Amino acid sequence: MTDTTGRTAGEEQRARDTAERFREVYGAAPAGVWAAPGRVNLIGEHTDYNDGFVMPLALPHTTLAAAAPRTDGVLRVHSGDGGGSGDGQTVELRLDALRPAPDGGWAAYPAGVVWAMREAGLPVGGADLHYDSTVPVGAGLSSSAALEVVTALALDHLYGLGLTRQRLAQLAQRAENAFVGVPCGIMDQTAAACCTNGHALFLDTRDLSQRQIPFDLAGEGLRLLVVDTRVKHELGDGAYAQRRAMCERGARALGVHALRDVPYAHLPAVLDGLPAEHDEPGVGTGDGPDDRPGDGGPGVRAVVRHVVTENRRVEDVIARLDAGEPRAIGPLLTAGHASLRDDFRVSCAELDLAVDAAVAAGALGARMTGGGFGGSAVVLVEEADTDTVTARVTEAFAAAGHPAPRIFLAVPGAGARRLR
Ligand code: GAF
Repeated sequence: MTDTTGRTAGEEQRARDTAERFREVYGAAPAGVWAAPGRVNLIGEHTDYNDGFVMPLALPHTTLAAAAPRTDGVLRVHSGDGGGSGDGQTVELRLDALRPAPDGGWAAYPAGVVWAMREAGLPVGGADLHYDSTVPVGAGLSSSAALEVVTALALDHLYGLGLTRQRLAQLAQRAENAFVGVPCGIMDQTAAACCTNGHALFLDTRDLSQRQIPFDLAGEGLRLLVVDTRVKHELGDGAYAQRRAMCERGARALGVHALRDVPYAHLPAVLDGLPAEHDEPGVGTGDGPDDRPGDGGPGVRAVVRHVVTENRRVEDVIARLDAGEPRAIGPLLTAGHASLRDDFRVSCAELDLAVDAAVAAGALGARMTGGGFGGSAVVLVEEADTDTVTARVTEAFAAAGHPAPRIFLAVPGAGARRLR
């Protein structure tokens, strides 16, 4: 349940509890409590590092940060165990000793945000931070971006920076790219920072222009389900970087700045014109276990086809929503899944099963969401079919011997905000 500000039921209490826990950990009251949400992406996958289009919406699941400034150049971070990213330990770091730290654990995310702000010349000093999160970790629902963005917003307020939401998202992305070492695009951080209640967010990742698209499924008798397969997904394992490297190679081969620049209408001719060597499984960046030559990753032709058709699907989804035909987006979602499975090769058996079982049970459409290799799927269903589809997907997982998926409703929530 959300009220008109996007505040979820129980959030007041969580904010009070988080402030109280801060006091227990640090011995003084926080200056405030902030929240940032997880997200699902409705359509537009692996397009954000190709200057393309994305369309995420915020989940009601949030990461809360209680925070207070410090004057001694020290950053302390602590996380509860409320489904969060920490382990109950307080991590203490000196700001002047912050260095990019792959494998720096969960504390690298907030530390990276402080580092990115200082790198940008912003007057950010020390802070004490305590986190509590309900965003599932490793489920492809952007728990990392929620952690980064809530940190950025808290610091923005603590130090009176007055940054825009998009700037906060960019600093959070910079932290993840350069400090944590994950080459993600800008979608997840922008979703956490900029989504609004009752809307999906259309983002053009080239010029960062945005449009809030009304997405009132309940009013239309529809539901969007999230199926968390419980297959842990990691972006930093090389396969994501390999896909990104193949896209960049495709852009170079085609002489364009980014795959966004390949017009959909020219796609058949563009694909025909690529030499056969571009069907070869991808050679990656060489720094991950999954990106060796011949590892079965997609070739250039396949990644080009995915990115160009996926951008088109985003435009088609918007056109159908604008036309008041939300049911008509279902087949576009399912087509997007096929493209991610067959061309981009970022799905897995459990995601495919979730999508196939949902569609076979009468869902209007379904697709994996987020980076892939595990994580979650989204399923568009008629309200009346929600229980049947949920049961069929659960049964299909049991029959295949997979652990039971976690299935819940995605109600478009608000982006990052101050709670107290
Ligand atoms: C992950 C990344 F963090 C995003 O930037 C995006 O590339 C997504 O995978 C795939 O669309 O969530």
